[in-house]
Amino acid sequence: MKNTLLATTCLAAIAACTDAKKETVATLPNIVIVYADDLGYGDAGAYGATRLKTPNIDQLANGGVRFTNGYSTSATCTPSRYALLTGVYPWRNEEAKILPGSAPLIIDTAQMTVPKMLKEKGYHTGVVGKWHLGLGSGIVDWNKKISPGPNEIGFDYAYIMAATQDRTPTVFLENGWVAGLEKEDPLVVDYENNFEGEPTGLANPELCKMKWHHGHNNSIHNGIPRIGFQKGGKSALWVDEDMSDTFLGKAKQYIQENKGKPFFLYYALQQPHVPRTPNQRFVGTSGMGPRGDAIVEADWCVGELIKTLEKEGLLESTLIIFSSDNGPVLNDGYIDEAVEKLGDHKPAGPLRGGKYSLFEAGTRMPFITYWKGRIEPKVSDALISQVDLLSSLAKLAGSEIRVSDSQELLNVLLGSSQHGREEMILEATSRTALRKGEWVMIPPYSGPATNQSVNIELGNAPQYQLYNLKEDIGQQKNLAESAPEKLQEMIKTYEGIRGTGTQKIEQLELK
Ligand code: NG6
Ligand code: CA
Repeated sequence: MKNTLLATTCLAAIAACTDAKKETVATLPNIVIVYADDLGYGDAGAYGATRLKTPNIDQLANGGVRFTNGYSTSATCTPSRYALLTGVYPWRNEEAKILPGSAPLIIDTAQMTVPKMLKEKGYHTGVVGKWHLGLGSGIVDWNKKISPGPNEIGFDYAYIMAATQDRTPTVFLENGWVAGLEKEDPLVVDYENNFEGEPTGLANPELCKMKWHHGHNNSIHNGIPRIGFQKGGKSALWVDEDMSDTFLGKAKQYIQENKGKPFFLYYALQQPHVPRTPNQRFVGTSGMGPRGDAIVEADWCVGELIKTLEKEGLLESTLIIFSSDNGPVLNDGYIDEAVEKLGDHKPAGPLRGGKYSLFEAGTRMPFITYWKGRIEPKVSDALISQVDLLSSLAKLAGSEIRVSDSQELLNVLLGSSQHGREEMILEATSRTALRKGEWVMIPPYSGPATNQSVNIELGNAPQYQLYNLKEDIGQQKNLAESAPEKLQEMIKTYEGIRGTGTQKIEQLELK
């Protein structure tokens, strides 16, 4: 009798336990990060754009939390993506700078990542779109399975381009394999030397439908000269104008195939990075040339993604995070009317600088969280960085994992608290600055004040710069001399995080 009772109690307890586990897994929300490439703070309607229409991004912003002080960690792509996925500041890793398409993976396979953490909590994890974190561990043979890559740092599924749209190889990879490659026509890639007999942007301008302005004069594919050389792999080469449809199709498919379990999708759009190649359906839609059209196309992709989640009945069980990896640039190496057709549109909004810059436009991003029925619409001025996603999403998923650079700010992310970070380090092409409260301090850096090729102010000056962003969002008034105490306090905090030793400040060469 006693035994039976004990057994029944045990069974009931086990059943309750199993049910509870099922329950937790069932109530974990899906998480989708939509990550644009080079979209500026002022490039979306919800952030002040008027001529450029982005109704779908605006739908997320107006129905969720629209952050006004949401940052990427860096003013370029690779470091920002590194921090987003690992929760580690990119300046801690010397490899975390703009990578060639042939670079090895810069995330250690033993390192904690957002997908790894979520996988441990029962999530299915997928990445679709731009990667740019390196692949393999040495010289890559593109005709074999390439590893380590996204699958080895926590993604169950990966459909990616290796680096950027303007870099070779111009192919997609699915779970480590170049998609659509035929054995008879192997793909080879080199970043130093061309392959004999292969045309280049430099030697064969007549083969280019898009003209290069600086850099971008190596191998030509689809009439577009790229950075890096490649040969062969013809059956696998992408069509730039179809890229957003391809990625969107894979993202939709991923959602449909994994809707039964909690899933994490990192959907990394390629727009509006160069070369800007909107599909014919979007050509001319913005009146601002390819850059504007590519943003309209990206916005449409966001709309299709929302529709897919809605159709699958997942909108109320999915947290969507929308942001961008770095600030805007007009001429990033191709002649594509971005400058000429800009008119009064302000890609950086009221901010100074842009991509590559230590000024605000480099790293202050459109940053939106949306969760139908759970997040109440609001504007949040709380300071938050993409590096905080790891610890914050861990909290959401019931994981104990925390990474020290990544602050747990789940309530800020969900809009129920305005208490964000106290301070953060900002980075641009290996130089760093400090944002603390409403202040920014930029240490002295040699190097040109403006990069002439891209026409962007980089933030370099021979003396300390100190700005009060509340009063001077455009960073016009350097208060370093008139507020010496504040400056000293900022330097102390900065050195406390960054150290006082000589920092490697190798600056990006943009010829
Ligand atoms: C630069 C490229 C630029 C862009 C950038 C990476 C030149 C002259 N410029 O080196 O066009 O590709 O790298 O952009 O080659 S990012 O958004 O991926 O960081
Ligand atoms: Ca970028």
